[in-house]
Amino acid sequence: MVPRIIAPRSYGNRVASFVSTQTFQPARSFASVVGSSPITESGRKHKIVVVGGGSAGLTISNQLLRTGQFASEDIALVDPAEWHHYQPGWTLVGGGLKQKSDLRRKLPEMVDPKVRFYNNQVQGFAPEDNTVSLSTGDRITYEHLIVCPGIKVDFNSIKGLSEAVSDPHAPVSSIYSYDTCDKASRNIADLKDGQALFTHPAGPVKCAGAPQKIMWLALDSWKRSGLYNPDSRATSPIKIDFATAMPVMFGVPKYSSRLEELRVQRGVEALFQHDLVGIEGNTAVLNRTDGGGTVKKHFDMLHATPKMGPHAFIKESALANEAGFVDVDDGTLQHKKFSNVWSCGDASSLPTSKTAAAITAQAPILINNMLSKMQGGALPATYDGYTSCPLLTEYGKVMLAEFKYGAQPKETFGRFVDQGTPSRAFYHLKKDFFPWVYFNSMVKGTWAGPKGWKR
Ligand code: UQ1
Repeated sequence: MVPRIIAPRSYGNRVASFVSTQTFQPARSFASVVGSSPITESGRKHKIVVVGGGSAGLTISNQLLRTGQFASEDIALVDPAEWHHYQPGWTLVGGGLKQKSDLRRKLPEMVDPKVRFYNNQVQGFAPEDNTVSLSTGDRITYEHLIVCPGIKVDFNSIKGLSEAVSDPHAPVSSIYSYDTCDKASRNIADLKDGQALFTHPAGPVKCAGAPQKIMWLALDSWKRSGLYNPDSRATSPIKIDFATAMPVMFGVPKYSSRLEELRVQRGVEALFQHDLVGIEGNTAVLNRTDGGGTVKKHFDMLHATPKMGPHAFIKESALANEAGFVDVDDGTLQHKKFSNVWSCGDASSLPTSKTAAAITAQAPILINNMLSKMQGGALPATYDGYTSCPLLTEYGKVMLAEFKYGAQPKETFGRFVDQGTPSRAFYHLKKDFFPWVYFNSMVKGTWAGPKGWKR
């Protein structure tokens, strides 16, 4: 199957929007499926409108329903996607450990029937009028708005990337889209010798560990088949380089130093502060982020991580900060200008690593504060920045990085084990337990991450 880059079909934080072109496609309206009552001139009214049916949008709408405080159609959810993807699983697909089709569900089937689902795209926000307009021309109004449409993964951000990942003969892939994640596993299996290059771009990315997780899995599989010798770069049939725009392996010093040790032990060459900006045949064009100009590097296999950024309809709205993300308070998740607007997840300005694990902590905080505000109260809950990155370091081992604001570790199992040491137990959490609990519990509103199940 030829991985084909298509225009985004969704903007949920489940990266369906991953395979991204610059603009959204005109909305496909499934309006007839979502209800029969006509939208009036003044628009349909809801108590709460949630924009985005990804991890955050589904988790939040279902946690809200479970409070018992909302009647049918009090809550609305807007998302044009046909599919909801379990994106954290795409690294496992790239590593040949999962089938990508097992990691997605039809989005309309995941939305609770009591939630009014608009399977449409947002055209714009008018926060002064408490209104969201849809691409169908319809307008819906709200008492409170929750904005969590995720981040755009932009395959056009690196010259030549879209074409290369779409070309079945080009040894270029990315685990950052449904269409291309399985090509990564084929490219890894096909490489018998030469230069493998893995990249991590400048700017925000979701799951900041994924660009190297796929490298560690590839390294392990080449080592097992005798194609990679970690002790002798000169004689190893395959050579591995990691080109990252960052000056270090990871943003949290505790885990970064452990990953740096692994990198050195395993003979991986680092090109720190190198940002992939173009692909010309088998040559990668890298910009030195330290001002050192442009570097060209030959590769026989490339795993690329596209640059990412806010969706245009967020960036161009009154809700955005200068960087284009929804401008909320780091602790309360309330919008800095519009007190009935809230945000979390990848689309938000929250200065933490963008992961599904972060949603387990953000969702209850947002809900707690919003419900209190609805009753005229203060904002009781404060988010500490919790997020997590289960870092695959080889087949059978994961380093469970968990941290909060200030790049400070906040480890669930830290009392029992050193989470900086990769372990088999964490591998099974990542590979088997998290996908299971995600679909069976988290998106249904009954999972609180490190705090376990919710009532
Ligand atoms: C988690 O709850 C979760 O969601 C199901 C993940 O998958 C996306 C995670 O990666 C992590 C780390 C959590 C947090 C839960 C525990 C038990 C550490």
